[in-house]
Amino acid sequence: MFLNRLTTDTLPTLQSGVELPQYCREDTHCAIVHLGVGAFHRGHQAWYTEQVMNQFGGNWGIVGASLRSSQVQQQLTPQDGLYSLVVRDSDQQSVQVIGALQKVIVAPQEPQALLAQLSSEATQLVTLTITEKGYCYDVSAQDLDFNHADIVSDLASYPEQVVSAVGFLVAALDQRCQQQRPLTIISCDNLPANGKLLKQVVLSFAERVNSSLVEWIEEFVSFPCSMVDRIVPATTELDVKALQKTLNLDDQAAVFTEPFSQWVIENNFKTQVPAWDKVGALFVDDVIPFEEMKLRLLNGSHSIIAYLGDLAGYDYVHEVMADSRFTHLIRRYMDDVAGVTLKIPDSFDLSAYKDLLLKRFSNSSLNHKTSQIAQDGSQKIPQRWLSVARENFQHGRDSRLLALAIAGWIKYLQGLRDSGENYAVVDPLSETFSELTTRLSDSETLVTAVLNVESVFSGIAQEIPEMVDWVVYWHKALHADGCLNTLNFYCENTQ
Ligand code: NAI
Ligand code: CS2
Repeated sequence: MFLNRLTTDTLPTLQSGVELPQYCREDTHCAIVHLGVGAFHRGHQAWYTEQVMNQFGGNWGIVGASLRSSQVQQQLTPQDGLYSLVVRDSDQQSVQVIGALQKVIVAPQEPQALLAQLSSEATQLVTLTITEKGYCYDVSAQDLDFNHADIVSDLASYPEQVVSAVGFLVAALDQRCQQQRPLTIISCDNLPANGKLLKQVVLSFAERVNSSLVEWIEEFVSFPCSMVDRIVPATTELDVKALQKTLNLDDQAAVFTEPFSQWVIENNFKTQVPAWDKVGALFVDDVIPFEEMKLRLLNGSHSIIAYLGDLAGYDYVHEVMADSRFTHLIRRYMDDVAGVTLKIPDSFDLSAYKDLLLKRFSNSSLNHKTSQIAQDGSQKIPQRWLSVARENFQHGRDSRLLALAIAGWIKYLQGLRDSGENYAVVDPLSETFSELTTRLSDSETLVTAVLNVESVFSGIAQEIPEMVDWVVYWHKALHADGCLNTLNFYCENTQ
């Protein structure tokens, strides 16, 4: 059956249960540029901004940019930037049409248009969700990765043909400096101290291309850290089809999420920002405790669920959580993390937070794929697990459980489920891992080689030698007995 697309013209046909923009979109100007306009931005920052405009008005329209493919433009532009945000909780769902995104620029097609937007006087804010790898950050050097192909190319062709987010930001700041236009740039990716990290890579790049810019950036540009949280899985064709029945329209840009949402932002702005704090976000002096809690408890658990769950044959997070062996493991993991490594105020109810995470992971209407979370492990593991392992070690606590997690990841890198089914390992270092897993077949040599990949593990094998032994131990068990039998053993021995 042919259905019209969701557009400004078809918007009035929607039924009364669907929430619509409460402000006049035509009269709203843009003041935000978002880099990486994927599912998460549409389900989180754009929604907070929409709430602000619904309640208080203001010119906080968003220009979204994709630094890679044109897919999101093909989804949004024929819909005048409109899309549905569908909140799902078990058998309940609510639909809100978001109007905050006004335009999408595909950077490889129109680099000058993106640069002009980033440099324009109207732009007050830049936000980013470009995935962890988009920052071209070298964990072991704690600086911009000057060997990264995008950075090598950007430094050689600056400013005309930049391709990386860092290259675009510095080129725009160069122009803003000439016009004396301050800026606030907020990273919304799951990275530790994401604002500081972003500032570091921007300053390192600026130093190479125009060192006089560094001082200006220090004074007139701020990079607040932020903790972001809302599970927004990649939209599937089935989701889009199901929504057609509710809307009686076709929405190719819809995103599907959970009721929970959290955004904690460092109160460090050089420009005006939307009143996000009036619609649920928190502006605080120090984001780090919130961010460590979330990265280690939520994301750390997620990665365990993804690697071990996928090996065991589970496609979705909620399926993993329906297996009591996994709930036992995840509870244990959270207790391990919370034991010594978190610096949260006494008044914070950590136990309720952990219970809520288990409930969120069990939301059976989200269809969050283990394979999605499993992507880019080399970029995620340092902040999710290794910082915990190091702190546990400093406090004289063993890291057996983290070793099981790491062993699960190394086993996952072989691209073979316990059932014998093959899958592709998606990771910027996939070629390195493929070479290692093909060449090294016994657990000792494979684990030792992977733990010596500096850009992920930065010396952990030397810092915590027993970690290597434990990872080898679990890798052998996973290899010989499979994931579920290994978990049976783990559960029997850790009641
Ligand atoms: P997505 O796959 O829908 O979108 C990713 C965006 O990043 C796309 O626009 C893509 O073009 C861009 N990108 C990928 N590699 C890039 C690179 N090297 N340079 C520049 N841009 C690049 O993913 P989604 O769901 O929007 O998530 C993006 C990030 O948001 C995550 O990696 C994470 O850091 C953060 N996040 C995601 C949450 C979620 O539940 N989806 C929740 C909390 C944070
Ligand atoms: C997930 C996160 O894909 C992943 O790595 O762990 O995107 C997770 O869904 C979010 O951080 C939840 O806020």
